[in-house]
Amino acid sequence: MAEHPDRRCCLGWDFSTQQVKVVAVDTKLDVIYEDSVHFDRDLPEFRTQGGVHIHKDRLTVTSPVLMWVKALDVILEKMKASGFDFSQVLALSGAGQQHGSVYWKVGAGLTLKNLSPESSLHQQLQMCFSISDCPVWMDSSTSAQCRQLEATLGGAQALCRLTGSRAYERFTGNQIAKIYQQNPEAYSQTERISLVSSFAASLFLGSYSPIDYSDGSGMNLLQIQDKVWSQACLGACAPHLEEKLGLPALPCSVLGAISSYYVQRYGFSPECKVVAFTGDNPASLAGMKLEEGDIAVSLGTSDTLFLWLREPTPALEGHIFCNPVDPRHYMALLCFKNGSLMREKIRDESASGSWSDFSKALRSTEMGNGGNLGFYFDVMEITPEMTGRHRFNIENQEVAAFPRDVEIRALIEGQFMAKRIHAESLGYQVMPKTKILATGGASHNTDILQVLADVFGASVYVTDTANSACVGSAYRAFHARRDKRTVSQ
Ligand code: XUL
Repeated sequence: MAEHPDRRCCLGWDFSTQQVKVVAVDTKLDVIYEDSVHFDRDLPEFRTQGGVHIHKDRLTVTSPVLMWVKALDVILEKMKASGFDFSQVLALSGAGQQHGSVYWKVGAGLTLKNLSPESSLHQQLQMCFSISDCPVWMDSSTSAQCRQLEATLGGAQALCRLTGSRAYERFTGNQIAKIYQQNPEAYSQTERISLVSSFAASLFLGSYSPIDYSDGSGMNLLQIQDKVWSQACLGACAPHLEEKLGLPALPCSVLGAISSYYVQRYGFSPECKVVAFTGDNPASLAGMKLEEGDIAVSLGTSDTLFLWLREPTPALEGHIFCNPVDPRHYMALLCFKNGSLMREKIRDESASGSWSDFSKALRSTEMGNGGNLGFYFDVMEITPEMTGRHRFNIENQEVAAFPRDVEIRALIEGQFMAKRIHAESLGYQVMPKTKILATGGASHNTDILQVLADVFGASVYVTDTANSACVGSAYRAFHARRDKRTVSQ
């Protein structure tokens, strides 16, 4: 099929918590098309809130797997109706919310291979899953399995040296262990377990996609240095797990050509390549074009930080993942629960609810805050697990209160110092070329960003990450096509 040089593109997909999104990026890396399907709004029959079901125990959080399948049908039909020219797609890749898992029933692989272009994916895959409600990253119901895994591996430190993280409730190995313990029949009827990312790639490939090293690092199962499943972790979680997971694959590897289903139903070229999908955070690292030494900080309801690392030192707080772009390197991810809500509370208490007074306080106090330091965790923090407000003066004595301006600087300096200290304990070092990319609500306040720049001694740039996982996936598709990394299936 003739390729029109100016219309050729790669697709980047994002299967996130609340929606499925797609962008088409042309050969100049400009976004030429975008679309989305919002689960609550566009697929109300699944009755999700924010894309999930929160169960009665408040700890179990799941999403219906058929909702994700149907969302793909709907978005492809929307693209077709809008006249999108599928024949120009050179390659596609994508991202998925991290940690969520999909359970394919015995025989599903065969159904995937023999999809008929006459009907939708949703119709054909209805009977293909042994678990209809998939655990997602918001689930925190597996504390017992976490303690079990750490105990088997010789403690939290040993597990985090091996897999990049201590045991976390949302990490997939612990979720699989819970399913095996509570629903052994469904587990034994499962022929393949995918992450959300590799599940989505499988839909395009028409066969099971491997899990890539980067998203695979969010499972408490992968030895992140050697890039192989840890036999000790697998054994601690469930029997016959290795065969259900398949071999993990290099990020950005070309998995094969798109299934003939898409060629016949939508007019994709049979040459269109499917490139391994990865987690949304790794995909965003690619989308924001981070390089070694760079940091991305999302200052939202909670604060998230991710960075590119060469030599990680896994620590009890935070996560180390294999790097999604350069397989010799790593990335770190840190989540802080007390982000914007805490900043808003202190704004209300110490700046009469005004961001402009809050900024004035930052400008009228000095860098270092005269030695006054504070930690503010109104909700139980996860990095570290701790609660309460703790203030220390220059003599390192705990004090009950600070003057208003000092309180405001103590909060912001404290939040950013915690980010730097935790990043450094994971092996991060600020480099002369380090740039910090800030996104999210608080990134619009230049006085807050000045403190961020001062704490890290680096330049801060404001960026919009709304599409970074999608766009990053399209970049990875281009990158992989050039690189020609392939996987034997
Ligand atoms: C990362 C995590 C979340 C999800 C959101 O560890 O749990 O950021 O990836 O989609």
